[in-house]
Amino acid sequence: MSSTLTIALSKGRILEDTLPLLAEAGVEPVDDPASRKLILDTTRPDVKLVIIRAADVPTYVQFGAADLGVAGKDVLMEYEGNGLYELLDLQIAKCRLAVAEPAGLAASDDPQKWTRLRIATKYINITKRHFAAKGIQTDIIKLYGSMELAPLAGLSDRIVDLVSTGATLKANGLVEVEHIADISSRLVVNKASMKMKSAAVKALVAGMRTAVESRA
Ligand code: PRT
Ligand code: MG
Repeated sequence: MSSTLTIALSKGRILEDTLPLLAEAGVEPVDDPASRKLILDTTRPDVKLVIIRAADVPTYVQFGAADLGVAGKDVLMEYEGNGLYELLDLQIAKCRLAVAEPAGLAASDDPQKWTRLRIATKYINITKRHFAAKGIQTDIIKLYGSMELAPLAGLSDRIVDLVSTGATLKANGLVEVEHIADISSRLVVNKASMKMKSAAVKALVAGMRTAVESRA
């Protein structure tokens, strides 16, 4: 019996960095990934790619609309669903999740003395958990992007956001004051697909693992 594998990916850096790994595992899109098509056929008749928003990948996989997906650890940590298994750290789209604040505030701030913080972020769950574990109260303001603007506009004192080169923080007069987690993208699968399509899943994972390891 042949079964189809559907892999959920998001446009942008995850798609760009995952395609070479998939290619080494024998899967290449036949449709142009830059087109507006949201379902891409591949050189393997039994493998399809679906292109969705990064934050929607865990949802597609959990509910079986995709068997597998590639999502940032940040997205997976924030996601409240369950039934997802991490199969492989793809070592792509690396960055870190950090607390940042205006350089002026940082000059006299001591994170050891924090008791209550007003934070703007799109990572509400991660932020709550991180500070609750340290006994620090948080007033969290949910944003969907451009977190770096919040302290400048007076919306919050601090932000929790992804940092890669640090150029965006710097350009907005912000500095990192606390590291929360190192982030990279992971290949995830749902429980049912792992069980029902285990041979196909394992073969794909083995191919991608070899590709990841050859880059280390
Ligand atoms: O952009 P869109 O709204 O469609 O969705 P998205 O932002 O969730 O997707 P995308 O493609 O931007 O990010 C997908 C994943 O890439 C994230 O979930 C992370 O796991 C990973 N990633 C790696 C990053 C970065 N590096 C990164 N630098 N995601 C975002 N950034 C942003 C960051 O938020 C900040 O605004 O880049 C800016 C900082 O970059 P530097 O280099 O200036 O520090
Ligand atoms: Mg983005």
